[in-house]
Amino acid sequence: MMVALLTGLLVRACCADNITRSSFPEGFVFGTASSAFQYEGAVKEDGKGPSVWDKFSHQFGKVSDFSNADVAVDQYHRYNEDIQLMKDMGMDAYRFSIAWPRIFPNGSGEINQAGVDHYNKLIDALLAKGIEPYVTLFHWDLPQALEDEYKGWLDPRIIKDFATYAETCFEKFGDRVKHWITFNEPYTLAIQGYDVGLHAPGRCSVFLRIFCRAGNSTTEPYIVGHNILLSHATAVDVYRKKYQQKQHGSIGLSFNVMWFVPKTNSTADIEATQRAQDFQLGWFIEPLIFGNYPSSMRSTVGSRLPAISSSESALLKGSLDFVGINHYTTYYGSNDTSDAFGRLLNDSLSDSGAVTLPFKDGILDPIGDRASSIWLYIVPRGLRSLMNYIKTKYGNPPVIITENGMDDPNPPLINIKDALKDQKRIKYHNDYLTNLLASIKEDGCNVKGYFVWSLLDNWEWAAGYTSRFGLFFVDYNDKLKRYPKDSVRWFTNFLKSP
Ligand code: PSG
Repeated sequence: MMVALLTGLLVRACCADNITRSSFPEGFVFGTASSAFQYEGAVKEDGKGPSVWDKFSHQFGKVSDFSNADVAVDQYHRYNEDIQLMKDMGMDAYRFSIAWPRIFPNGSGEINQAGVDHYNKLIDALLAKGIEPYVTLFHWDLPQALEDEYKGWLDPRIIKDFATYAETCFEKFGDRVKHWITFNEPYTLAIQGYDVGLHAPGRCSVFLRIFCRAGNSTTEPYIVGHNILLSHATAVDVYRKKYQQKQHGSIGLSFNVMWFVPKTNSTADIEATQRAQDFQLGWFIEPLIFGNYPSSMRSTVGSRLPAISSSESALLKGSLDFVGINHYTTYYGSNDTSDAFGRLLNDSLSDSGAVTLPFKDGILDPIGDRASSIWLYIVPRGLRSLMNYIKTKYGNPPVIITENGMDDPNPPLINIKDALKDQKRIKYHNDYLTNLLASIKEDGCNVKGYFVWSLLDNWEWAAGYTSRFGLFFVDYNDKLKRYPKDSVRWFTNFLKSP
């Protein structure tokens, strides 16, 4: 009783002017987000084939806590329990991803019926509780067979295989799934997988980054990006021609977008900040909205950037029903005057000629309070600026915030009891939602929904289990039991108050 009272007080103490669900427009969707590889576990069950992340995570030294996602948070078996948690909070929707290697264990060819059955059960269980499925088709777990056969995203043969996989999902699940996200964060896949090498398949220029066995950081990210864009557009074309009219759904893609503010008001820094955004969001959204890469990219990257032909341009242009945005943080942008090593070597990360950092004058001057991840600084107003940028630059398309959230460190640095007191997370969501609301109500931005990353603590890629993004704490030492953090109570209040 005492504890409940105290939490109630703390929850209220956080946030002066209370926002609630009813502050948002009618029909605005609230949900939580996840991905198959980070949640499911059961990596060898029911005929699933291996993915590039299965292989990568089992290589020594790729994951900071030497863990893997063989079990993860076991949602493959516990989805009913987890759906009940969403329901009890009053969530409207759940964003999850389908594991391609469960549907096609070899990437293409024979369909694995047991995989289809699993997602049918998951979708039906969600709908039975009144929770809308938002389905990501690709959240990084490429069937290893396609990596082995033709180097996956580096080869244009992937386009047809992705389209076949996507069509299989439309056909099997589209009677019930009304919101499709083709790709999660093409930028992260291209840069982390093929430039920096910290994500699967772990490729980068060997001489640049000693921990990769093969790759080319100057060209591969752009080739991969190109093939992802064409895969997306081909899948959307199939959806529109054969499924959309009878299934009445919509299809988009989730971009990861940091907001960037110029570090100074010098022209050089302002222009550099724009280039940084061109090379992040522009790289992927402009082909899909305008039919070509941003001109700043074309002029700097030159022949390393694959050209978009006129027939490709026609296919790409307009292939988004909504813009999915994964947003966490804001950095300062400034002109890169160093002309350093990376630039000489045309490393794609440095092609923009901009430096983006969370500090102004050294590490003692951060842009905001930090979460646990070294990259995650809390800057709520950045979300409002980003919404306005998209509105102005891209013609106010429908936007869904497909991820927003922050992480805490993992015990033993903090014990369970303390981990459940996540006032910082409550404030994070309150402040980001307050800014999102202002962008809608005061600025007229066309935002339709908001998904928290994440429902549960889960397996955070190269950070393994060390980073906890959940509204629910997962006890990895005791049968993966789920415990509500205070933020669960906050969201329940937020969603259920009149
Ligand atoms: C990548 C880059 C940024 C944020 C998140 C991601 N960034 O630079 O601001 S990855 C993204 C992903 C999901 C992760 C989650 C938290 O889609 O799988 O678990 O964010 O890192």
